Amino acid sequence: MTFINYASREINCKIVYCGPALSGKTTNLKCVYNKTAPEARGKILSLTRSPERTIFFDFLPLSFGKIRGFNTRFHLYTLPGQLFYESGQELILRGVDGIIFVADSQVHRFEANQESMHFLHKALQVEGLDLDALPSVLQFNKRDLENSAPASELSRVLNPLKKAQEFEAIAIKGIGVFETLKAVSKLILKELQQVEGGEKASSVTL
Ligand SMILES: Nc1nc2c(ncn2[C@@H]2O[C@H](COP(=O)(O)OP(=O)(O)OP(=O)(O)O)[C@@H](O)[C@H]2O)c(=O)[nH]1
Ligand SMILES: [Mg+2]
Repeated sequence: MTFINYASREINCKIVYCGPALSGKTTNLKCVYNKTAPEARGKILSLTRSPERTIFFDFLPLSFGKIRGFNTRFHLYTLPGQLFYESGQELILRGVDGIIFVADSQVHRFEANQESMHFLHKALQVEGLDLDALPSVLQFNKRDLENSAPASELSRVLNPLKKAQEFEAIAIKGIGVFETLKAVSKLILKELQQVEGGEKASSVTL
């Protein structure tokens, strides 16, 4: 839930990267960090076991600048694929404003993508949230690999209602990373306008 603080004139939004283990969530975050001006980003915090395995989460605060006089920040988290079967996921998803689902395009990760999507739906339900009602986008990552499934196949299975925008990406080369982030940010800011309009006044914290 977007946190709007009128006293300090701040807006804080939480975006969580989800998806199966090793799909490229941390790589997305590192790319955003590397390509963001130092004054607009905070420190990247990673709790990892080895360079490739996030244990609990990665975190990166980003300053978006001012929106109608409010300092707006996006707090980016990654939800490690392996944690998906444990209770920590709910903690990271709590209060989420937007979801980026990073799918691994490789054919042999097809079921892992599906399973991860299934668990995401369930974990959000625990928090009283519905993925189809949240600002969310899909990223088909690792398009550089020869054993990639066609994007249309991934879309059919992971986005059956075609509600979420889809982006093809090669996160290790930075391709598609910002497009994905921008798309979900836009959706969140659109929701915020509705908050301002009073339609969702209950989610505004005074
Ligand atoms: N070929 C290729 N490899 C990628 C791409 N994106 C990420 N990788 C590699 O995939 C591996 C896993 O990437 P991570 O970003 O650590 O994956 P993750 O989703 O954070 O994994 P967990 O933290 O275990 O959930 C690393 O070796 C990355 O370099 C890509 O677009 N193409
Ligand atoms: Mg990771």
